[in-house]
Amino acid sequence: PSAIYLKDYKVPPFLIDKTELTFDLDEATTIVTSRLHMRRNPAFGKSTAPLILDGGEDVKLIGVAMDDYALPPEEYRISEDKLIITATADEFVLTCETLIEPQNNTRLEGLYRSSSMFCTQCEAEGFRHITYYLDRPDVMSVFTTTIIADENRYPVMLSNGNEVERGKTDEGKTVVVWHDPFPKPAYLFALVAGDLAVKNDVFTTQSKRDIKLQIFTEAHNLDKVDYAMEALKRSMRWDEETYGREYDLDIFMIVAVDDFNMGAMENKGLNIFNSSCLLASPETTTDDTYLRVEAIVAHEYFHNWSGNRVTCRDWFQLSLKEGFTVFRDQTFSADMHSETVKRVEDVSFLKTAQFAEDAGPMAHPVRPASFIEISNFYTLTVYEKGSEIVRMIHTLLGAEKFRAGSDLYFDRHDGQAVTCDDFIAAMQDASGFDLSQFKRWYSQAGTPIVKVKDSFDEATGTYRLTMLQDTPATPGQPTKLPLHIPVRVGLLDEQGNALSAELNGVAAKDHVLHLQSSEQEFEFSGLAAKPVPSLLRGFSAPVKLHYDYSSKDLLLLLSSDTDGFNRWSASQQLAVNELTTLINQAIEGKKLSFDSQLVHGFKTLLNDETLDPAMVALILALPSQAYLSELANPIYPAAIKQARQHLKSQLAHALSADFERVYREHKIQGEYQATAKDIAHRSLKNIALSYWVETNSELAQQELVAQFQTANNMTDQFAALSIAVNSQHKQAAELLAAFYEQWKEEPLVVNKWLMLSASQEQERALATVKGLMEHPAFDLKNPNKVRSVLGGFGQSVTGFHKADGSGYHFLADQIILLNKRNPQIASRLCTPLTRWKKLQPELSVKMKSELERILAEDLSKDVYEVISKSLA
Ligand code: BAL
Ligand code: ZN
Repeated sequence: PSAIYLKDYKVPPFLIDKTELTFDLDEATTIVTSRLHMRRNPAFGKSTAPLILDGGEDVKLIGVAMDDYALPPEEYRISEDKLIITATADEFVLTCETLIEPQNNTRLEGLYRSSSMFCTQCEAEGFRHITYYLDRPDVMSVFTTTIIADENRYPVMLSNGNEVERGKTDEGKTVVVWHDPFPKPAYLFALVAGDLAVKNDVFTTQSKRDIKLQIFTEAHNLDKVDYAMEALKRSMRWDEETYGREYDLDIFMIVAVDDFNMGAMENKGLNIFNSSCLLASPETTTDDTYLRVEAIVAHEYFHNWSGNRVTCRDWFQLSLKEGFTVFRDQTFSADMHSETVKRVEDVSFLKTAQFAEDAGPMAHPVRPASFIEISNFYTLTVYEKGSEIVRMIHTLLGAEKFRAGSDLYFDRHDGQAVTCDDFIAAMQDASGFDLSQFKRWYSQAGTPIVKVKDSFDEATGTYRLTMLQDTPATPGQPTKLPLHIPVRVGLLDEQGNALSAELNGVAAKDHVLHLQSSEQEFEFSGLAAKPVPSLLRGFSAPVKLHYDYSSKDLLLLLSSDTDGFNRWSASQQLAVNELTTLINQAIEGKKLSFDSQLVHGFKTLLNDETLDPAMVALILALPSQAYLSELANPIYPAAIKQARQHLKSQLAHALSADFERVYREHKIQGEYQATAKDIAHRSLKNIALSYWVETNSELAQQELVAQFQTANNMTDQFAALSIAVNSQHKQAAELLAAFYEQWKEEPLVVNKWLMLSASQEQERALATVKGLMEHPAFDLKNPNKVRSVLGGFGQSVTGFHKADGSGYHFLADQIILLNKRNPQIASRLCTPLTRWKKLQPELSVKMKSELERILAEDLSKDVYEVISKSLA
């Protein structure tokens, strides 16, 4: 397979003004007839270029006609999945009849079956698995879709836009016609047919239009859509208030499906969701999932403007819609709950997973310069780092000018397919702020490292910060240029009071420094003594910042910084410092011993009733195995696990009484509510329980079992179960079995059980995971189940990183198995194997040999790209 390059972009030679599709739906063979109203694109220039339409190996051409003249075989050919028609007029109607087999579609791209329904997934290049088309986002067309099906089996038949006609065929089948007046690329096309139940609601827009809202699910899940419906209405209101964006069609539909490669999809007027990202009920859904449902409902809704009304010119610009929309959903969630808690969660995820991607073989710029398979670029870099870029623009411009920039962007480009440069240009034009250097964030891969040194001149009361920036080399980018990095800074005195200091003639307690050179100095005046700097407040840029903080400084920041994010950040740094010592002891085979300074800091937190319990819970959560692995080079997985365990145990024993008290104090009486307040209490209570149980107190063990048995919500029940499993509680196996028995009829709960079961730290972890894949609850066709079992297994240090390499071998086998069946999922499963270069030498060679074994197979483009780049 070969790569395609951004630099080779050309406008399409043809346009499709109107697309008329007819689906004669049948599980085994569906006939798709398309009538494409096409013309040569004037922007392409005068040309006699042939018409080349994209297709897939799973699309069988029955016939093709131009202006109703059936083309004889010599006038067209099919080559490498493309339909090539040599002679065309300047304007014509192309009719194509194709046959597809939805029930044999295991890749879950195009039209496929999920349980008893038909559904589609067309982003990025799924539409070509339905029919021949110009399957690229800069070809925008007005779609009319006719669905023909047996109404007894498929009473609900949906597509984009508005239902405009309904009737019967001579054979008694039902015909429904949908028309979407907004031109869109094929990736936003959707079709659903099934026996579905619906929840109806109405939203009145700011201009007083009533929008019909509908959420469709299989009947037994209809009781789990209320939360998503409320989240949708909150999103619609928020987008009006925050961005001035009103919904455009008269109807907005969401459908939940069980088999879905992604989380959800923003098809125009007809969002399709992985049921795991939509359904919620107190008994079956944890707090985390409630928040995820709200965020994803919002994300997909926000795409209606940032993605659908204004879309991407080409797939290299994916972050144009995804980075911006993630930023929008992150700020929405922050507004609905707690800004600091949300920021900590997002940054923690970014620093763990996106930083790892940026340091690995698949590192790529937020706007990649090339790809082999676009599905591989729905990455944390494009999404999360892309969002950080938009957030930095917000920081640099300020809220008001940022809003002016977004207004200009939407006004200027409504109905167009544009680029990241167009987004930046709108922001720049509306604000007058020069973003020319800033734009490098889109084209440079890798996580910048910012080193900070300081000095204080007592005679003049001047405090000087010297900052050096450097971005490490990444594949294909050996050298980097300096970036424009906003560094938000505050200063504290030694009692922890916020200091006002003058920078460039402006006195303030909080400054945004513009770091633009490789080395730069910033001078603060008006200070009586050397302050403690609070650097990179709110994580104002996605960089690794190094400053030589003493433990005393970090404890001061933890207890006193006015920036809540940096209080958390200080606690993480303290824990990382201590864990690093312990990890090194473990690597050297020494007995672990360390007097943790965190004991004092944690004690203060556990006794400060003024603090947000959610923040206390986040601070108490030690840096994860994955985050410590990201920081390490080489990675010794077992040593990291041992060090974390040791520190947790030490803290648990030292603060046992505090954990027990906090556990009891934060129990909530009464009905479950997914409010920020209740979620905060549950999170603190459950993390306190996890520490308390570490002490092996009999009472704690009993409390844990009692919580498991009597909880009135999944958050508490699953927390108890996870703690039992992770602490290797003597009843862990019994509780796991009881949990399955209780929930075996609820697939989404069973998926949680599969993941927890697969992640167990135990000598026979591999046998367990093999057993799970044979379990009646497992289904290789269902991406959620595959992710649960194999994703869970990846977290088991003893299982996945077993010294004989059997864990890697097993994962490689599954990748090979899924490679052809579902290339997107197979490719995602490769991620843990891409880290082989950073692993301790004995494990690294074993992992590498599994990559080589995979590469020797006949691979899909998806898997080939990841594996070959990992070995390069
Ligand atoms: N566009 C793919 C799913 C999402 O990011 O919303
Ligand atoms: Zn998105």
